[in-house]
Amino acid sequence: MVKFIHAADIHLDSPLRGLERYEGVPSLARSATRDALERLVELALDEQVSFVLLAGDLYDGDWRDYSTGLYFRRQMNRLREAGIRVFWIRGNHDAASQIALRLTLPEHVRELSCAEPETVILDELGVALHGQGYAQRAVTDNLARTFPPPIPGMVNIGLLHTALEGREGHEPYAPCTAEELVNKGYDYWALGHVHAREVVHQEPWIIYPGVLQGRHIRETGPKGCTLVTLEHGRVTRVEHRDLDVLRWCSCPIDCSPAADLDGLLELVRSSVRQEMEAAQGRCLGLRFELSGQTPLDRDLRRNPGRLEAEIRAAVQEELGDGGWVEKIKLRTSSPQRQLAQEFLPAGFLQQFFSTLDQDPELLAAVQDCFQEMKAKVPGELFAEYPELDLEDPQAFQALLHEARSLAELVLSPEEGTEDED
Ligand SMILES: [Mn+2]
Repeated sequence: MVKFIHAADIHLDSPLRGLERYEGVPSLARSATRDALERLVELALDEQVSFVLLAGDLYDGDWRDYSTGLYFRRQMNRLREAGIRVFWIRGNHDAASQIALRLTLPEHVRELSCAEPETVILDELGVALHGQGYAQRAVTDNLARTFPPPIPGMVNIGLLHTALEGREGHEPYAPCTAEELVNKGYDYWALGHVHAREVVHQEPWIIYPGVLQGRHIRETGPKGCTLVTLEHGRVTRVEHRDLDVLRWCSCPIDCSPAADLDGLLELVRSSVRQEMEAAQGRCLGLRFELSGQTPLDRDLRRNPGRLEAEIRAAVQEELGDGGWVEKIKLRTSSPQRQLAQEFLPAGFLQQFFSTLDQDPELLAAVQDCFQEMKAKVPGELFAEYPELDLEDPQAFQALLHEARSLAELVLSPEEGTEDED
């Protein structure tokens, strides 16, 4: 029996996004990509694998200094002591052209050529490895096409960083089709580049293990590597292993059952408890998306700062130092908002207000309307609101301004902070 690990897209020392803006981010979050790599090394030692494959984007980009390379080397040395070899290729992030600093790697860590497909034969294991890395960041050629035919009598493994036919959110590098890979006659394709786990094909196996550690809120859920077992010259077992130390969670909260703010916070708390259980003690980066029709809608939108602070406080109570709130998105609605949206054509109020700015006659007409309305209202009401002095042009402008922002607030389909990436 021979075991090996297939990992990809480690993006070592990649800064995690969404950490900087808030207090209460655990320090662990800053070393997550390194910690996940350590867990990979531990898995390799525990499972006594024969070799480890890294299918590109080991590094996130050019190193700030040599510490990234030295750190990687130190981890690899732990594998050498156990006789575990490592084979890796460069991807778009760590293409030969992208990384200026170089550090000689020990002999048991072997990089496959960026110039052409290279084959390494591991005679004692009955394994033939074929792979090619990226010389340049943007590889638009079909690299798989020039990979050699399989070596008969061996388990043939292809190592390639590719988007295949194209995957959403990923540059279409080294394009090829799954069919082409199947037809190549190899037993296993160890792919990299796509950050979500995917078993593209079984027997022959074509696999994306996904990123080793999620780096932002779009990389949610368990992350890790693939552990492969070979017996009698064929692949007999393929398992995903979770190695992430920090888990990103997107938590939808339907606010409609909540009668008040406390009720809403209880919904948030129970969602946090669920995620904690699923993540088995890992650190959590949480995003809440509040939706549903609720009478709270108006208060939430008028005072999003308070809402955010209350949610952060509730989460802190549940999680302690075990996580933080990455972002809160407000997508709630109210019966009033729905009514307004149904009855007022999109952009109508906006257009009205901007015309008002430029058209003194329209402005005068509106002012007359208000005067008429004012005449019908008992005078003592106005004594309480001196700012409703409609004859004063400045006061009138201020009122219009307020009306405009209120209208925008009520009509906006969604409020709150938006993604900037
Ligand atoms: Mn990539």
